[in-house]
Amino acid sequence: WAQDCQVSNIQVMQNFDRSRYTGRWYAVAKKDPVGLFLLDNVVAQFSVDESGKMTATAHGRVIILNNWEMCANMFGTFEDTPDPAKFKMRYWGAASYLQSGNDDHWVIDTDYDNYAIHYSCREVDLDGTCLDGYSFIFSRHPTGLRPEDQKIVTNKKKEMCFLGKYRRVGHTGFC
Ligand code: ODT
Repeated sequence: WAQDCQVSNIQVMQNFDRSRYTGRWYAVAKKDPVGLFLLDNVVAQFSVDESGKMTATAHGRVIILNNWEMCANMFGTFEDTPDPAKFKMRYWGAASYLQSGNDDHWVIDTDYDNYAIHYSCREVDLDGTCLDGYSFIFSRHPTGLRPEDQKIVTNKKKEMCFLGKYRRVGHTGFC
């Protein structure tokens, strides 16, 4: 059931607490979507505004127009859904030539203090599995995940049917 790869069966974080989620998260691994955008040096910063709405900024190294390398500054607003761990993320860049869109944004699991697992399926196939999706593994620590969190993350990668599809996201100081 947990690994039948049906997008609608993927378990998300229970009782997600957006205020404990605020602050800085370093991407340590990423499963890319079709037409990947953020390459590495990806850092996200989540906030909750006065009205309780979640917002975020993110930066990361990107290559635009095939060979122009830059640090993209991105913004996102999150629309609530009936599930507290499932959001719709509207996002755009500081410059008009950066990517923009409206993606699902699910928090699969987090302990708030060390790791967080994000999932987004952009296109669900006719059989209910994900045809085009992406996922970030985040850490509070720029040095990566703690050994004790790695097993949890591996299990969740399986549940998302993304095991083996991640690449490491480096932090070289580019951004
Ligand atoms: O990099 C890709 O290939 C696709 C992802 C593009 C979305 C980037 C938009 C970031 C907007 C600011 C929000 C930050 C929150 C980040 C958390 C998870 C990843 C979207």
